[in-house]
Amino acid sequence: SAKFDWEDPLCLESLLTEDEIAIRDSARAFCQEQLMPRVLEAQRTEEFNRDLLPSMGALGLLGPTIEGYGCAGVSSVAYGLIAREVERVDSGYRSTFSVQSSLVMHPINEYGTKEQKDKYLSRLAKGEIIGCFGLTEPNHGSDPASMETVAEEVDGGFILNGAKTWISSAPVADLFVIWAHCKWDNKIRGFLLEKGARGLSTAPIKNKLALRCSLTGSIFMDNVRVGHDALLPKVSGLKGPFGCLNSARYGISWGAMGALEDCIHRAREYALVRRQFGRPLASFQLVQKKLVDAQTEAALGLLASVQVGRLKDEGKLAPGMISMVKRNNCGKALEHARNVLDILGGNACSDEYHIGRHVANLQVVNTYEGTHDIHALILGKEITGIAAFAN
Ligand code: TGC
Ligand code: FAD
Repeated sequence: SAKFDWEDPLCLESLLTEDEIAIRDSARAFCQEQLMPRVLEAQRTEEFNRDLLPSMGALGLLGPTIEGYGCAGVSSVAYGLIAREVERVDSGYRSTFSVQSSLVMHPINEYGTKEQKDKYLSRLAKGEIIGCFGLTEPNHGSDPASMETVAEEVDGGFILNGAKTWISSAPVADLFVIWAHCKWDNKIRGFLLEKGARGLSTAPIKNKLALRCSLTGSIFMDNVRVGHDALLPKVSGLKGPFGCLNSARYGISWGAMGALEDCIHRAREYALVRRQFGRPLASFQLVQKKLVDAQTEAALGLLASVQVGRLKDEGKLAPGMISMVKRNNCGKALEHARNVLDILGGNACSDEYHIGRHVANLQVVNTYEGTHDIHALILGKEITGIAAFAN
């Protein structure tokens, strides 16, 4: 009979191709060798690591599912495996990766013109330029349909007015994917704004309690004038931003499991070494149960994400599937990371033990890209046919 491998209890490995295993291994080596050694400093100082995206780009990790433009053209499962390795180090690094890949490169690739793709995609893939995605506004988060940002058509292009907030990478972004209500037909469309445009400004949101390794900021648009070539022409309506979120939310379902796995590994090591009452903590039943509950959820969550990834590549994906894995994996990661944090006792309070940082991050991961409860309502609508959030 087969041996039980506690680190891969349900043999996820058997569901991966050789290429996916190779991508996972090179992403893991990069993350552990280059990101892990600097994570504490980044956490303490909130300093953004400017070579993060170029170094990911050099390895082919950015926009990895896109064909052409120097992108790797790999499977959605490979994309998920990368997100898991990055978030094993820190959710903020994974955020930077997700935004660039799913929220900036994806809409340009799916909704953009050939000229827009030629202009931006290979530079984004190399990490030469940084993108951000502005959907959330000060007055509208869970309900983006009510957004106040507007675009008006004028001679030679458009004028945009409005504000976005809690936008990952905004303070350092060269390229802004901005979603706005178009005055001429009241439909939501995406626009590509470049740093330096007159009337476009950002402000960093400092002193965050979590996601300190990624930058977050507000965006202000005061009569920003752009040409017709700034419009993403191939989509209108909320399905534009939601199409990007499908891809990013799917990646987060893998990433959250990576963060939880890191917590489990660290708590297990600690429990094996730390002794109380003359025995290792790992010998106590209550401690074992915490590790077992957490590892069970990580193993189940990863299998669900592989399945959703395969269906995505086969064109058999329904967005409700993504809500299910995003919601479940983020919720379980937060709950069980918090539970295994107890194993550290007083050392839980020290950032050098890392689990507390993951717990704080996972609160945000459980919130952005649709909160845990909003995904419950999306699934509630799928199950009952009734939209609980509709007016
Ligand atoms: P609703 O009426 O349900 O739908 C409006 C239109 O959108 C279509 N649609 C989708 N299309 C593709 N994929 C999906 N997942 C879709 N969901 C909806 C839908 O078919 C419809 O199309 P049409 O053609 O009929 O117009 O919209 P609603 O306004 O009632 O939506 C409610 C709700 C709750 C589902 C939605 O607003 C929601 O998901 N809210 C959460 C907001 C959110 O996720 N924000 C994320 C901001 S970005 C972010 O957090 C990035 S963090 C990144 C990082 O740092 O990692
Ligand atoms: P609200 O919508 O005000 O919700 C507050 C609470 O009310 C939540 O618990 C919610 O579940 C609940 N609630 C709301 N409506 C209902 C309802 N109908 N029924 C029951 N409960 C409800 N956004 C971007 O566009 N781009 C980004 O790059 C980005 N990055 C982010 C980075 C960070 C660090 C953070 C913290 C956020 C980021 N966001 C980004 C914003 C994020 O997507 C929103 O915070 C999130 O969608 C929730 O919106 P809100 O904060 O306005 O909360």
